[in-house]
Amino acid sequence: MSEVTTPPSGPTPDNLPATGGAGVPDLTRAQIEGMFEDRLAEAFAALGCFNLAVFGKTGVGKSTLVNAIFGRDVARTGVGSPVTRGLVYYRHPDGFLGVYDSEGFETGTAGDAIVSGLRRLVAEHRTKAVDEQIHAAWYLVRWSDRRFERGQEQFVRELAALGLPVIVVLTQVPNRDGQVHPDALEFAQYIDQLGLPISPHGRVVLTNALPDPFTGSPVFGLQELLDDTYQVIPAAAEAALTAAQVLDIGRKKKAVAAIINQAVVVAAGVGATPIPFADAALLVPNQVTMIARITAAYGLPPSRSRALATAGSLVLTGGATMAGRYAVTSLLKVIPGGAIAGSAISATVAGALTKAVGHAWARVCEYALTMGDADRESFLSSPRVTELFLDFLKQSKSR
Ligand SMILES: Nc1nc2c(ncn2[C@@H]2O[C@H](COP(=O)(O)OP(=O)(O)OP(=O)(O)O)[C@@H](O)[C@H]2O)c(=O)[nH]1
Ligand SMILES: [Mg+2]
Repeated sequence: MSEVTTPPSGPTPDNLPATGGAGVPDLTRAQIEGMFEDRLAEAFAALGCFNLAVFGKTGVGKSTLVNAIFGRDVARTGVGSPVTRGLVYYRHPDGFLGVYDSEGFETGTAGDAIVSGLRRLVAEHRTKAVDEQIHAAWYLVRWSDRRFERGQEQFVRELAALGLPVIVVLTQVPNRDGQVHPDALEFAQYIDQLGLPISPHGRVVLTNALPDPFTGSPVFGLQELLDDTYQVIPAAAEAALTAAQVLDIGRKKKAVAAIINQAVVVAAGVGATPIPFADAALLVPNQVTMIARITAAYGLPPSRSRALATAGSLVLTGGATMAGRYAVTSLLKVIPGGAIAGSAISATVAGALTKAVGHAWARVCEYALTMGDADRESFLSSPRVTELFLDFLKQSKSR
């Protein structure tokens, strides 16, 4: 460990050398970029994949519902492969979402074929890794059908018998002023009283996935469907679902807060023996890992990881860049004990710096999430990412 001194003529926060101090080897941008790409790949791999199976007659709204919750029509953007008759598996290019779509599905013979195909599939998957298994099934019923046939009932029972948690969803339900169409309610109650093995609470979830300007029906029920889905899936699939869904940003924030807290603990450990300013690069590997994990937790596309690595390394070229130095010097002024630290980074300062970096990056990711796919692509590969990150970092000083 480097010895801590506070020489009056030594480096002040504003005249630091551009590279690491005597005790720490310099990290070049290329090295950090490489580190970034590795950590991003690891972070995305660690998410695994959430696999959902979606069933229901043609036109019931399967694609629309998936689109509403995952922000993308997986069937259109993913690569499909027929897995069994009537069932196509779409793996989203981002890797953490897979959807089994029963396109144009009707009960009866087609339903039987799907069930026997599924039986084989589920048996095969049982011995495989968690992220290859089917984690939940949604069975969709269009409310306006007002009919729930024996074949549908049978199908739901068979899915459940395969060990799949089945959530039954009533789709395209009209609602006004917070009131659901009474006929839809009655229909839902009819299905409820059939005593089907419906997960997680034995009741149908009522939804409308698209606003209907004619009836004035707003979107509703999606959060409940998502919450129910979280309840039935294995813990190992939760991180991937959190990354994949775009409905509940709160869940993403929570996952990210946990990642930042872990990184803060690690940083405090690094700073337990205070580090001279010039050796702030010691904090970089931990911050790189944190940023990579935050990016993955938000579910930003790993296809842009090269651009992200560039942006990340730009802002993080350790204590050795403007960003790092800016944060160190400015944070010193606002952190309790920071001023006492003088020219060295203590555990407190290392933690606070890492926290500020984490929060600033989280805000960049959240900003990127508000964009459409095309805009996001170009934003993530533009210098805007770096600029915005620095802006947010500066704001953490004033907060
Ligand atoms: N208002 C409203 N319209 C919906 C909703 N869900 C689906 N639709 C409309 O219903 C039609 C069929 O929806 P899809 O999502 O394509 O149905 P699908 O189940 O994927 O159909 P297949 O792929 O043929 O099996 C589309 O025109 C949608 O716009 C909804 O929740 N509300
Ligand atoms: Mg469809």
